[in-house]
Amino acid sequence: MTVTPRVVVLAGGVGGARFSLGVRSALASRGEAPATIVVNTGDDLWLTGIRLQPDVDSILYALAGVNDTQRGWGRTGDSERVHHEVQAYGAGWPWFTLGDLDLGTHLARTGWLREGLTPSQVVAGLSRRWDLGATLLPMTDAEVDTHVVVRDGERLHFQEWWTRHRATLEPIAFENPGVDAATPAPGVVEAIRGADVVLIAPSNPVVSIGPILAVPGIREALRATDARVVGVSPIIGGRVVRGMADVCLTAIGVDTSSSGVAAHYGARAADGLLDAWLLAEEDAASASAVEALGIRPVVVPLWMTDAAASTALAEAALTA
Ligand code: FO1
Repeated sequence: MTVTPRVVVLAGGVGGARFSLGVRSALASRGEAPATIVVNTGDDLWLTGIRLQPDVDSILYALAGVNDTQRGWGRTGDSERVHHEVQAYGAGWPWFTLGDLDLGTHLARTGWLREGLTPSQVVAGLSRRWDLGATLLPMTDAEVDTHVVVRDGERLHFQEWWTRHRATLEPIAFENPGVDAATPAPGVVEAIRGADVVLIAPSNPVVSIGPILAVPGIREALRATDARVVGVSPIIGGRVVRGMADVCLTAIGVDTSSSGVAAHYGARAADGLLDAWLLAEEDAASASAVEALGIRPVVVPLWMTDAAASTALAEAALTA
């Protein structure tokens, strides 16, 4: 009997969505069981009375094949009629566009939440519509939206800092109020503990992976699992691939380098998380620094320029 490995991915944002597509395709081509993807919900927010889950939706839409690949968020071919109506009333955020098709998702989600479903039941409900080829789990059912404390002491919701101010206000702290009392969503700890491989996607280590690891019980499950824990560097050639992750890394005192992020996650043998770390060919010189941390470095092409490249990267992570 062939035993197919159980694969768990920790993910958020565009990097997480692209990597999840690669993992799905790599597992399908090996004839193996679909992955469980644990998604960051720190980006979530309430806006004009509706609940948004940007990272859940990015990964949901990408796996469903309906994501806007140009913008990196929302639905392809969407219109903005409702958004303009909301703006005409002076409601909502002018700098945060909700597409009409996207709003359908938010309304379904909010309706179910108001009827008493938990966020993980809602994610399952949204997932049922599509043939995703993966199971999505929110990291927690608690509302632990990320807040950013900036230099002048002001505290902003992550989306205001990221989308409105484009991360230009110097952050001094990222916080997830309530996270200390949060618990992992049903199935998260079980999936990690029962996995053969856990992959940490090349998502923003601070605001995408950070909130997942901050949920009490998740880091402990990663430390306790017999699975290999393999991370993929979000840094290529000493630079962040996309987004403004360098600002986030600097704020928490982590060097914007492949070995810097590896050190941030740490080696399993030294109270950290990683068994292996995939770093870019451009950063091959950092391999020895990663090895010195007690993490096995694996140098591979990291650019997820197309589906084939994302699949090859996921394949490399699965076999690392
Ligand atoms: N990002 C933007 O840069 N501008 C927007 O107007 C915007 C709207 C938006 C609506 C729904 C959604 O799920 C995501 C949206 N995003 C938008 C992306 C989002 O702000 C962030 O890029 C992610 O949260 C970071 O992972």
